[in-house]
Formats: sequence, structure tokens, C-alpha cells
Amino acid sequence: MSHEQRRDDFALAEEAGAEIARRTGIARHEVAIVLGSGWQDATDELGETRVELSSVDLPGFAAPTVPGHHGRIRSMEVGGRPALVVIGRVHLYEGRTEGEVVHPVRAAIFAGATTVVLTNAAGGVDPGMHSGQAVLIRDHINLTGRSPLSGPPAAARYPARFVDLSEVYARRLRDLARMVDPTLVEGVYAAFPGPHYETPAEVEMARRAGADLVGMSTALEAIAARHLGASVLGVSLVTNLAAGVSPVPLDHTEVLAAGAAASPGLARLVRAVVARL
Ligand code: 8IG
Repeated sequence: MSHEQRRDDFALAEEAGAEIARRTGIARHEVAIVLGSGWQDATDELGETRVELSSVDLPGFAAPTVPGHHGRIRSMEVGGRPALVVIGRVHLYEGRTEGEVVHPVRAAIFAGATTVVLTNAAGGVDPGMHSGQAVLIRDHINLTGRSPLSGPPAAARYPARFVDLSEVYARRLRDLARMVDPTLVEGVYAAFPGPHYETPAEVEMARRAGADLVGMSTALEAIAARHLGASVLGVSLVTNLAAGVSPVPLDHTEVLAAGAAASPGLARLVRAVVARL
């Protein structure tokens, strides 16, 4: 990636943040909520929608290509706070750059968000997990081999890129989530590049490395959010047991179905956490 493009990642996200503020008429959205696969049926139940924007009209947003990812951004009131809800993310496996993958999160932070809620559907590595279960992400293992902070340095007005990741997923936010639902468990999320699911040997490797969940998103967005100083809450919806753990082959349509079934509970959780921020 050229130096020009790298600087543009941040400049473009700032432009998008300003455009979001202008189009919604809300100067500062306090919270960003990224709804991944399986979470989008929960959108309407998060709260009151103020404005819906088509993300492709905003500077720097790439159109998602995954079924169930729509490329919309809503300004909503969630738990009494102005929130930007990103409906449908883009992934590395769509051929997008790290910068494109984290762009909505950066744009939302430049639009004012100091808390970022990242949601995803994931495979359960821990055989004790079950489809439909929400798991708080305690930490991640980034197996994508990529970073949103790689390349020539960003302009000096942005934070240094050697960002500390000792608490990517804020303990305070995990504690808040457990106050809302004391049955929530925590897990380590291993981010694979995808789009293929893992082999049983790869899942076993992830398990031995300490992973409880496997997925294809979230880690880069969490890194980008920490780099810009936002607090991150990560929640995975387990929609399948990972290869070798599950007795049956994996299927994306099951991911969406499990999400649809779980959505009222997921929306309630996010709303209640945001209300307590
Ligand atoms: I849903 O088993 C979902 N997303 N990498 N592996 C990976 N991503 C996933 C999986 C899975 N299930």
C-alpha cells in the first residue's frame, strides 16, 4: 500500500465521520455498534432509529458482498444514547484491505464514539459451547497476519501505531455485560482470514493455543479502535461448533438462522449494556 493511500485511510475516515454528523444532524454519537453475521435481525430491537444512511454514499465505505451484510448505517437511540449502528461489515476475505475493513469503526470514532461494540458470529472451539450462545470476547489471537496499523506511518496528529494491546476488550465493559446477564461466559477469539472454515487440525491448533472461538472478523477492528483510544466490547454469537468439534459440516445459512433465533436476547443485552455505560 502506498504512503498516499495510508494517509488517506485516516483522512477518509475523518471525512466520513464529519459526513455522518452532518447527515444525521447529531454532532457526536457516543457509541458505535457493528452488527456482524447473525446479529442483523436484532437491529430494530436495539432502539429508536433516527436516520438510516446507505454506507456506500459515505466517503471510503466499501459495499459488503456477504449475504446478510447490507451496508447500512443507522443513527439510533440505544439505551438512551446516540449510537451509530453499522449493519454489515466487510472482511479481508472479500479482497478488502485492512484499511477498508476497519473504516466503519474509525469513521464512527471520528463521529464521536468512545465505546465500540463489535459483534460477530463465531464457531465454538470449546465443546461445552452451543449454537445460540453469546460469549464475551476476553481477548483475541490475530491469525490473519495483518494489522490495520501496518504500512508507512499515519500523519503525526494520529496516535503512535505501536499500540498496547494488553486489554483490548475492556474489563469494565465485560463486567457491565455480566451485570446484565450473569450467565455470560468469556472466551478468546481466534481470527482466521477465511473465507473457508478451518480444518479440524487448525481448530485443534487454535484450541491448544488458548482459543475458545474461531471467526473471520473483529480483531482488526478492535485493534483500530484501541489505536484511536475507544473502549471495546466484543460479543460473539456461537452459531456452530467448529470443524472437528461439530459432528456435521458447516453451513453459512445455519449461521443466519441461529442469529435470527437469538436476536431478541442479543438486542436486549446490547441495549442494557449501552444504557449502563
Ligand atoms: I459463524 O467455524 C462462524 N464463523 N473461522 N470458523 C471461522 N469462522 C466462523 C466459524 C468457524 N463459524
